[in-house]
Amino acid sequence: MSLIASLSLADLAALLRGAPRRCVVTSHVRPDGDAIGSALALALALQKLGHPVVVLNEDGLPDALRFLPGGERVTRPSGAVDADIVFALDNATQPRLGDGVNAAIAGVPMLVNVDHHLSNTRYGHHHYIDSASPATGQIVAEWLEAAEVPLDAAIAENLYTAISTDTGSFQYSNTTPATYRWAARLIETGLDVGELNRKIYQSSPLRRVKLLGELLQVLDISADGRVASWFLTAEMAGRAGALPGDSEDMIDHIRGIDGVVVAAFFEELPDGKVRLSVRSKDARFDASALCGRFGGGGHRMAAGARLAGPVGEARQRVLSSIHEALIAAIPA
Ligand SMILES: [Mn+2]
Repeated sequence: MSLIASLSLADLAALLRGAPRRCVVTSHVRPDGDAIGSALALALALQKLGHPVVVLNEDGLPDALRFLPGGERVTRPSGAVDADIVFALDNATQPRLGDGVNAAIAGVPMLVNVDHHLSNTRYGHHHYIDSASPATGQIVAEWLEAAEVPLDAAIAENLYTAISTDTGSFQYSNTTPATYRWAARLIETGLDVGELNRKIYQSSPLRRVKLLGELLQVLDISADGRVASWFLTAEMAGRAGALPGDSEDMIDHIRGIDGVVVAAFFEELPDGKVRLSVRSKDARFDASALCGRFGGGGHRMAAGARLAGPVGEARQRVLSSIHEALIAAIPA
């Protein structure tokens, strides 16, 4: 393998085909379908090739992803892990792995960063970043192909979930012909695509719909209908009986409004900070750059940041910044 930090797909494949190594596979805090799906697919492949593997996530496996094959392998960090190599997937900055995970892997001699976030900081000893890829799951699919690891139904179900969720079910503009070709190859392993989509998209707990009711009460439309935002306080979450993670993807409801160009979601966190999510529907408005002003990042069309509270003040600061950037990027 080359000594340069930036790896090729062939370098990545060589890491899988080499002598057994004790591996850790990890991904970002508050994991989504791409974070968990790509981590489990890689873990299942590593195991097939004879590498002992541990899957770590700071926040563990979300309830909504319990159906994924191998999901029981996802563990929360508890103390240092003894391993030879860490694969960090779908994770733009090292702190976003979480404090527990970073403590657990601190003594591991090699960290390999594989991701598709535009804002990836190239942390780790080696990295492979493809910001044109719509999902880390698609990168893992290409990686396993390069390593000649045969796809099986368990790996395919994880990769399909990763790719489907990060492309908004093959809707977003990052979806390419290659994405559909991968979907076809994954389905060809015998996936029941109707059943799998039901598990991914039609298994929402009732409390999520109640949470939507709370959010609708505070829906705010500004900039002549081009900006939609709402916020969630701990009190509102309590009324809905919502659990951490239930707010995931709620922003899609306001992004979906006709005429809206930018959607923003502000969520009060237990530590008093505010989690900001931003979605853009026009590539001229760069959500990643906007969130970068507040110490965050992500993709051009989908990004996030963490701000100091309280929610009301964070909202004012961010919305005025969005209005300013929107007028500059897309004059009305
Ligand atoms: Mn992703």
